[in-house]
Amino acid sequence: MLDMYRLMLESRRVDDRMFALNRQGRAPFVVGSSGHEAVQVASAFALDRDKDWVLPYYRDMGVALAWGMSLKDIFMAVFARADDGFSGGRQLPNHWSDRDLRVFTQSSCIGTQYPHAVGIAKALQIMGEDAVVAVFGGEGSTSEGDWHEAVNFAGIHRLPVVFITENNQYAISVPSSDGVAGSISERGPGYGMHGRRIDGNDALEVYRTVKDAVDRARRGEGPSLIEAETYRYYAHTSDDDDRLYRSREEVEEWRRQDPVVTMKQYLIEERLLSEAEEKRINQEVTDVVMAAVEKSESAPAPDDPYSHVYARLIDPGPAATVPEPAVQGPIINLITAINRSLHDVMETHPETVVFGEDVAGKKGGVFKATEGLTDRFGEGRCFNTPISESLIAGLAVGMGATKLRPIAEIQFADYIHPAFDQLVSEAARISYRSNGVWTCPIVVRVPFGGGIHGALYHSQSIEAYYAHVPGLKVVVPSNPADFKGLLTTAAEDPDPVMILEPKKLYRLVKGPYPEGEWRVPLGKASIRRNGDDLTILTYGAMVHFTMEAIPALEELGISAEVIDLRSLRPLDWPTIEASVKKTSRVLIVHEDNEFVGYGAELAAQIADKAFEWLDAPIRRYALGEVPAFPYAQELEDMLYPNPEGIIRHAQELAKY
Ligand SMILES: Cc1ncc(C[n+]2csc(CCOP(=O)(O)OP(=O)(O)O)c2C)c(N)n1
Repeated sequence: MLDMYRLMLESRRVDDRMFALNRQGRAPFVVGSSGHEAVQVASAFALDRDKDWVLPYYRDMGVALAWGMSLKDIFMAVFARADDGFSGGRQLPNHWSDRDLRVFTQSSCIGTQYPHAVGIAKALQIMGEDAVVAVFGGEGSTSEGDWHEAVNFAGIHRLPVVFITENNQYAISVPSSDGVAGSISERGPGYGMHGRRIDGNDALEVYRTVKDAVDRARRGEGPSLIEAETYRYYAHTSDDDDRLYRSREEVEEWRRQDPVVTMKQYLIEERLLSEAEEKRINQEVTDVVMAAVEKSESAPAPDDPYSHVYARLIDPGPAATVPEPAVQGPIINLITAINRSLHDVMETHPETVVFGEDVAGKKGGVFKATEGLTDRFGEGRCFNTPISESLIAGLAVGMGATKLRPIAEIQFADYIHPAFDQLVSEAARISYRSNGVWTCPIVVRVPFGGGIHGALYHSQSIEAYYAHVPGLKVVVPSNPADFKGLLTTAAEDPDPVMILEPKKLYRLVKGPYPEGEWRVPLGKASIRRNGDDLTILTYGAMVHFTMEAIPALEELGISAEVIDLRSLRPLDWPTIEASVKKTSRVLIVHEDNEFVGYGAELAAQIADKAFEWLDAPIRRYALGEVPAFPYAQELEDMLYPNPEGIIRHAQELAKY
């Protein structure tokens, strides 16, 4: 209890110091935790700091200190210094991260930590590890979809996770009456878990409640939800003026229940602490805080904004100039190859885990991509998720923080949009925001594209959204061998890789399937055919339509070089450049919208870097100004790029 008190006091002193530094103009932005010390420190004490995991949020100074974060690191983050141990000056202060201490890196997005927590907990369950995960957040965060998706999943799988809500009555200025329906703790039983509402300012009550929850989780009895009532004494952050939404009387009322004062009084009344000892502790704490400020402020500033965007940078190497040698193996269609590749990768990489909607059991996916995986590898390694795309992506991010290598499936690209935040704001930034300490070794498989009579919501192309994002890798295999090679490389890559599967090709395209080890490097395009008169840059289903157009173009005397880009991010620029220098004419073909589509980037790069070699404007053949392909066959046929269109565009370009 004395240790707890010292840490609560330390947390309070750090806060006071941070706000003072802010007022002095030395710290541009600070976040306070004052008022929350009991729930934070006592929760940390109820966990096993040698083996459990924590996902604290930005207000959790008490958790950070109790978990062993150094004061020097904490203040270095306040001053955005290079070696702060959290993000190297890339994130705002209070964005905790420590791989050795099992504190997963966090973002500023409210609620995104919950799917990560259940991902870690699911991984611990699969690996049979005796550890518990505690995830923290404000009451405002319990209104996010991610919270509900994560709590639901934890309830279904009886995961060893404790959800701790620090209900400080406000989300910035929004009172909980405007943000939270009913009671947070009472949602617990609804999601199949214990729910308790407690006085978050009473450290001993917090300790007992969290300890019970942790013990239950450790015994395999599943998750718990704890709502701790508390209050913050400072404004939301140094940028907020809380006088606009809270009365002085209300703040004073809560100050009378100050958790640090309450704890001190309890210790003195119980004769566990004397006034003199308390004074000494107080002075010691003040001294260490002041010393940490001094050491941190003068530390060097960061100087490299480009490092750690990726855990593994890809060098495309020299330009490909000729088609790759023919692959040997049985001739199978693309969907069979996807299924076999997943079997092969799961066999050779025991740390891989497959999950998504409908992927498990006898069904094996709506396209049968995952058929047989549960039977062969067990329910731990191939399991169904609820219809929660954000959770699927966040689960992968959390699992990737452990020794596991998640391979997630999004059923259709059209339904990936709820996962955008987890993929873009979380997965893509894990390495960068943790200064290279954490990686995000996840694979996300996504069937995409039209030409299948799938209408507006089973036909979308999404590559432009994701290829835009530094930190992600995006590949599009167009044949069985490339799928196997890219899946294998992606599963071994330390960065998040999105595999876009042209679902029109699933049963349409057949090719040799390489048995045994087979890798295709990320970032490497493939020349499908050499030619001299123009270069056609394409990927996915359009590779095949382009190849279909070739005989007709030959008859017209046009020799086209066809490049299957295969990897949209990173891009194999040397191969494109070499081809453009040879042919001086470029046609780009894709089935995504033309406007701000992937082809726009290709055209811009070619115009920038190879302008002198061009003899004609760069042309694009892509989807026009409609949101996606309509259902009626007549309408889809009018819009879907086809060999005739490719011939027409190539002819015009060759004539230019
Ligand atoms: C997804 C998202 N929406 C909005 C914000 C802006 N924002 C930052 S903190 C905050 C309030 C959070 O309240 P709560 O979860 O109760 O935690 P508290 O700050 O009160 O501890 C908001 C809306 C954000 N960071 N992320």
